[in-house]
Amino acid sequence: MQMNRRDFLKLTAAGAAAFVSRASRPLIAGKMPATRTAFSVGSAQNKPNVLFMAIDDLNDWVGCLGGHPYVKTPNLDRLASRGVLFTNAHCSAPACHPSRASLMTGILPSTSGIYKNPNPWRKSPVLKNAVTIPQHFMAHGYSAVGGGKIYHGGFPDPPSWQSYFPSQQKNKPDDPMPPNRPVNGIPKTSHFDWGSVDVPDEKMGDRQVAAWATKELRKKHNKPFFIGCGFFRPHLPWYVPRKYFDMYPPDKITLPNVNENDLDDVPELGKKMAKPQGDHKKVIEHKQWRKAVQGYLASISFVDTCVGMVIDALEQSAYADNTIIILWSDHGWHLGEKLHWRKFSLWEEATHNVLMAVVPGVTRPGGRCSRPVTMLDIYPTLIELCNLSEKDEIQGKSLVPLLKNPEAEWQRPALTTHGRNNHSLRTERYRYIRYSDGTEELYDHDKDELEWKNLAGDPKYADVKKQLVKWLPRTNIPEITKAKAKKKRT
Ligand SMILES: [Ca+2]
Ligand SMILES: [Ca+2]
Repeated sequence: MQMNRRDFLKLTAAGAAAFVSRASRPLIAGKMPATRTAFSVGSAQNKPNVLFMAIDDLNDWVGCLGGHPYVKTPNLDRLASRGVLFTNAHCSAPACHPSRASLMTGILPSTSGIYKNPNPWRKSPVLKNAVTIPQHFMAHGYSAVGGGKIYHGGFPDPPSWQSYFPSQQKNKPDDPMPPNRPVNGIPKTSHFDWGSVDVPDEKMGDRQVAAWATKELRKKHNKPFFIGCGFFRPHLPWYVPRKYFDMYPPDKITLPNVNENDLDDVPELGKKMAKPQGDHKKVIEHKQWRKAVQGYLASISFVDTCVGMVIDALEQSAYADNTIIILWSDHGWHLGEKLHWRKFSLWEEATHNVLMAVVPGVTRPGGRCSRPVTMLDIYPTLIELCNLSEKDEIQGKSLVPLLKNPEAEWQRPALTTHGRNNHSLRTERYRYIRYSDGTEELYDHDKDELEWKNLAGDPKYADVKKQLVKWLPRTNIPEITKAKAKKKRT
């Protein structure tokens, strides 16, 4: 059975309505979240704590976002129901490293030159001395500790933290591997693999990160704290304990709704990003589509339990009333849509990510915001919420007005960049893509949520395009490659 995203949403709408009414009940008897006004934003002496949670490679296959009808994410749904869920949030770059480098510094990829995973971010003249979010918190009297994947693998940033789990240089604990790889039978796939591992949850790296965060939250803190807690799944390989695979029998799985001719009206540079002859061809040839979807869903439910552990620990701690929770994923993921797999594209599946925030005294339970926002907006939001000094160089916009009122006015489209001068702009209604050679795509989400029909060449939309191009960045600095950085040094 195949369904599209809109069908998914219809199916889950009733559940979501029931969910909101459940969510408005007190979480703990006698304690309504809405009355938690232990601090108020804007008052200089207040320094709320921050629990900053990241999930790697999680697209909108989350119960409350309706991206897949059967995904089970009770903990993420519970967290979203307590505050504001951004349903139209997008990454600044559809790859781990550039997305995170821009989120943590507040600087666009087109300004920094950090477009791709191998680009050394601290070698960018713009980011060399950039003050990251946790550094800015430390400068304002906070403690800042981290665990798991906040920065991308090869680029840890010790100046950002006072301490790190497992260590300042090795940010991610190891994961158990199945004995015979690849499990999916696709040769030479490296980590593009999925299958269960027969280990207890405690052996999983993310679970160890959750246990570390739990311990941090139970400590007595003499200073306001910033805790960064980053989970690695559902990043590949999708090896998680068997019980999570058992939640999704492959014969009952719904596959994404894919149009075989979808790339026919996509410009060459877009086709190059999709690489239909790559992963998609292999997945089909090896009859692995269902099993891959099962692996991704299983990995999501596994990471959801890790999120649950941490939010339970906060709830039971002394800091439940004065801690901001912000949870994000670094980009989305294709599982065959546009004959593409992974991220690395400018379409909805790759740019749409997860963003939710619970801010005591500011957000109300059950808030949903459909304004187009980006991960770049997190930094200025935290500055405003925690009364940190403003930073002129950061390029996002504070989300505080939307946290207070999810329907507040918001003019900016969400900008995503993949490689130099390839951009996508997402408004509430449209997605506009312009590649470096000037070719374009335009999709109308009111009629075409799956972005199948490229309207860029239709003169009826000339004015829509004219309004959108104004938002494209004017600066597009060259990519900072390892070779270039090395050359500069010598
Ligand atoms: Ca990622
Ligand atoms: Ca198409």
